[in-house]
Amino acid sequence: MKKYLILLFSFLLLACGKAKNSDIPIVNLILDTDMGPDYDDVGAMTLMYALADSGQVNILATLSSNKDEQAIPCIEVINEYFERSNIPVGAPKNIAPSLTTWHKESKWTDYLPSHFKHKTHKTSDAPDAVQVYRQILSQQQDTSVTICTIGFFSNLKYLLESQPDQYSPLNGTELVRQKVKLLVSMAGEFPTGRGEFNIKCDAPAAKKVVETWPSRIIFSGFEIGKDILTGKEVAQMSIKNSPIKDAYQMSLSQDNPEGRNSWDQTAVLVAIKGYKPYFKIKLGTIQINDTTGTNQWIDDTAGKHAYLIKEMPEPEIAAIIENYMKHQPLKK
Ligand SMILES: [Ca+2]
Repeated sequence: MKKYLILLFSFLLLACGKAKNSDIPIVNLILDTDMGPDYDDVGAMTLMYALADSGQVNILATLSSNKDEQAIPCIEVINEYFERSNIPVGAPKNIAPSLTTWHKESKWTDYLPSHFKHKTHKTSDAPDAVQVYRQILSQQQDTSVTICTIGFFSNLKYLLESQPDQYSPLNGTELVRQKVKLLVSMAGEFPTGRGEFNIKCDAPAAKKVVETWPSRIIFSGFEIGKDILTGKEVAQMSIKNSPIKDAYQMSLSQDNPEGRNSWDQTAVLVAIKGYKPYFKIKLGTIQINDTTGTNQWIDDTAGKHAYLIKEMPEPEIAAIIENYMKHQPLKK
């Protein structure tokens, strides 16, 4: 009898676990990256594909907020490597930053497009990111889309300002209000920011977005990814013909061989898996100075914004992220 009860209990545990897993909704994600100035975007896209290949995220588009001509080719190299060459891309057609790596020699942003397959020759050949946003959002169920920005707010500003078109009778703000559930952004520094890169590079866009964005915004601030170093194991993998390994190997050898800060990976992790158990959040309102790019914070439990606060020890989060970054394409 005792043995039977143990078996029954084990079965119920397994059954509950399975039901629980199958109840987790798949995240519909649009990624908006500034691919180029830093290579944590490469790690963040790899983490995204690791979670896509385990069925946790449906990637709707991979957009660039960076007008640098290698940005879209590098994004497409990664999409192609993970066998998702059909995922839409887009880039700004209006005023937006154009920035590349600080490396003077062995630039990964030149190496990837010249050594790996991609479709678009240069970023300016890609479709308008606002058009891609409008087309894709209009096709989704209401409040079903998560957007994750790991770059500038340029595209989102133009999306909010967009007018009704062939894709939707709604203007940009109405379209976002109807379709977007959550925005997760690697941006700012909390509670006080001295001019974090993603805000400072297009501070007027950042200010406009945080003041008028209809959904909740969760910020992964500068202080979150700063001490989470990853990429060392990726750079040492024995695999060949991997743009992920090559980007990290080339770059870490010119920077810190122990690893690169994981700013963007933390935002993508939270956008797909939620902030628990890695972080907790503080609710309130961010304020951005559109001249200096600095940011302030006002605590408010009714606020629409939230910033991440460290909960899990950094080495543990680093190990989780590194593991996702070692993900390789599924065999056909
Ligand atoms: Ca980035």
